[in-house]
Amino acid sequence: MSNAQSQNNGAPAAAAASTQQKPFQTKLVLLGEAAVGKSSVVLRFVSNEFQENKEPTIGAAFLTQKCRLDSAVIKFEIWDTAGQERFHSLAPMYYRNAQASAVIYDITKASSFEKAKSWVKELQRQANPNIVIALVGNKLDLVAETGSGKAASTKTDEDDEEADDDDDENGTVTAEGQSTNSARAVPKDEAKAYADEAGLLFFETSAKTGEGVVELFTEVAKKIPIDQIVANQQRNAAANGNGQGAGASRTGVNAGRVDIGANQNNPTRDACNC
Ligand SMILES: Nc1nc2c(ncn2[C@@H]2O[C@H](COP(=O)(O)OP(=O)(O)O)[C@@H](O)[C@H]2O)c(=O)[nH]1
Ligand SMILES: [Mg+2]
Repeated sequence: MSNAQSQNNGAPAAAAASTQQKPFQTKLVLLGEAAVGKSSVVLRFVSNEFQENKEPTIGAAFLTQKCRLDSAVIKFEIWDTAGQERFHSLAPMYYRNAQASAVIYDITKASSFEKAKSWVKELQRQANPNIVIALVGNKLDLVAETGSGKAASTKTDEDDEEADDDDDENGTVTAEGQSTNSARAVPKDEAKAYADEAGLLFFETSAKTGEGVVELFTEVAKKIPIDQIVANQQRNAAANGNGQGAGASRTGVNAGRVDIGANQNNPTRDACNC
């Protein structure tokens, strides 16, 4: 959160100007195995809340949240999909035309990382070729590497840098905070190396404490090739000859602002921390 806040603090004029801009709508799809925390990450981002026993998503849920950058306001239209295998065949419906995707795994569960990799492959094969993909290891609070873990001698330099970046004094110390690493099943280095190789953004988050969540969406927002997308839309509009072409899909998305699933939580609330 400190990142986003400092952006605004550091550039009040730009931030003020950006509030005047029409938000740029960006479709983002959340993918990953069931129970890795997809709905919890999005709930943290949209409402800054966490539910200890979140009910599984059925089908998909739709939520929106704005993210204010210095140069633009991105309005994320977030499709939070169900992770169960029986819903897999529905996924293309949600990632088709998506400009961004967060592929989430649980850092305490190795199989969820394997599943994340298979989602990445599917996106790279079948989604929009320019899609911005973020690989996200969630449930960071369970491994207690930050917070009290800062003092642990086993940490790497990279961990130190990241911890400093994320340090917002909100406290990421968990109840289990004796800095044990034992719950971690997916090494950060391994996941990061895979993300680098596959050309993905990479984050570790905790929907429970909020660590890394705003940073995830802010960094994705920054990567959206707005100019390129607008140029494509204008080209399509021109090709359609009436200026309606580019807007058509967006109108469709707007019209689809519906509550699907019980875990929808005030989707239009404009409470972005970005
Ligand atoms: N400790 C911890 N639990 C989490 C975190 N994110 C989600 N959970 C819990 O994991 C379970 C599954 O979360 P949910 O968001 O429904 O996962 P989804 O199926 O991927 O949407 C719920 O009981 C959540 O409370 C997290 O960051 N830390
Ligand atoms: Mg869910």
